[in-house]
Amino acid sequence: MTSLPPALLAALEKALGPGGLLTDASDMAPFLTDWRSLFHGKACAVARPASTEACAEAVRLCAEHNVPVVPQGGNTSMVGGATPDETGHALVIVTSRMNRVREIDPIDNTMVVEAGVTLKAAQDAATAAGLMLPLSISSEGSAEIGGVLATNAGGNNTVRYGNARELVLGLEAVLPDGQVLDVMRRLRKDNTGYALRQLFIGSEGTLGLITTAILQLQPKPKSVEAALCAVTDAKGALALFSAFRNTEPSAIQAFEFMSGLSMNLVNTLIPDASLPLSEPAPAYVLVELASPREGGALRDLMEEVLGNAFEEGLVSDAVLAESETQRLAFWKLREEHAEAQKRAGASVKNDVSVPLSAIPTFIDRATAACETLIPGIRVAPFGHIGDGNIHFNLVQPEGADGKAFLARDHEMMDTVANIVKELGGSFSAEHGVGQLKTYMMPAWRGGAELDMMRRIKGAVDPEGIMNPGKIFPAA
Ligand code: 2HG
Ligand code: ZN
Repeated sequence: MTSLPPALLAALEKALGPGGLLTDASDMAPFLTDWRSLFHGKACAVARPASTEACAEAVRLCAEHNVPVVPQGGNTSMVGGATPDETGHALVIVTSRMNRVREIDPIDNTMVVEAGVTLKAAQDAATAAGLMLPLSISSEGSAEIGGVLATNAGGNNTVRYGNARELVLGLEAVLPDGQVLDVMRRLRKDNTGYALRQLFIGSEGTLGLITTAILQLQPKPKSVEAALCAVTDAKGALALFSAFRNTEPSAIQAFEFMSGLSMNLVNTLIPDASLPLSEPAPAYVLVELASPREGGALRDLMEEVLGNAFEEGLVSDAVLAESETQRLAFWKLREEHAEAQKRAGASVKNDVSVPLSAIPTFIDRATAACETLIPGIRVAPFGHIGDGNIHFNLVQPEGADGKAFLARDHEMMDTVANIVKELGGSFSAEHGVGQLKTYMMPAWRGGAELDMMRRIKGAVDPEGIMNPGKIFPAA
């Protein structure tokens, strides 16, 4: 049963309408645990507003009664960013029912999309209109636009189009007092004071709840070429990246790295995934080229660069996708790494970035350090190497106790993070801080940087009701 006072319960039910408020424990359960099952929270209720107005009224009521609010989209956070704490005081507000693509404009090249539209549905709507939403992440089937923006998601096409931040022209968000901030302008140029929309991108729901956005679209590619390549290691992968970049930088749509160990987990643990190369390799690259022009130019480019790389010994084998089905099969081999690692047991994720030039040194040093720390550990890096973003994931030794492994997560994270720091990198390149990594903030963002973040938080949310316990370490 809910701990909500009867008057607030009645007011929330009225604001949210039929089916808009869940108070039954079994109905609430899916919203109280994160995708990785690392965090198990409690809530006074789960709200599912179907409109900005209903959402704003729910937040206003929470502010009035000093009830914390935890915004949640598709619940795909890797860092517990959308899971409430264990007190049971918070109201979880789930955006899934605000799920309309309101408008697509082919001249402005924009889409107006509500927070609860899944990224995949938004991509499909853009494609159906002859355009492209250039944002793609492994969880796009469930991740929703609000969460994608609140975490400034990156993913597979960042190398060409930037992070979520770069795609947002306009935004609507409910502020912690229930006011609606409407900066829904679809302007390429607008220098009228602070770009407030950008405050919410990457703020992980700590400043407000995103309800609607205007996103910048791109022309739909008319030719696409994808190749899966066997390389020796990250150094070889980077040399291949340079070869493409130095030949035709504007054609690179994605450039993804996968270690042999991580690919092997996909190959063995994911049904329907099968490696199209004749032999397993120490590492792989999935490269995709795309152009809004028709014709065979990209095929020629792919064959030219891979042919040279083969001669130089950078690539030992490569398969070019001969059909859309095969291209999607290559992407399955890339997108299932998180799922395969989940199936392999407990894992610790280090979603780091370093300058491109430092990636080989980083992987070598971090691998050696982790193998010394926990003998038998399975070091399974993969990720967006063209952006310097490696998911340096550590999977428990085979047959080991998962709980005991996870109990040492800070040791592993700190071992990796110390090397990342020495190399001038960041401890989180795309998954954010959430509640999992708040403890790292003082060491990484301390001094004026964290102080300014706290002052912004205090100015926008003086009562601290929005997504408490996320980003900021306990004072
Ligand atoms: C990806 O790139 C996601 O597939 C998930 O960011 C990465 O499991 C992970 O660490
Ligand atoms: Zn990623």
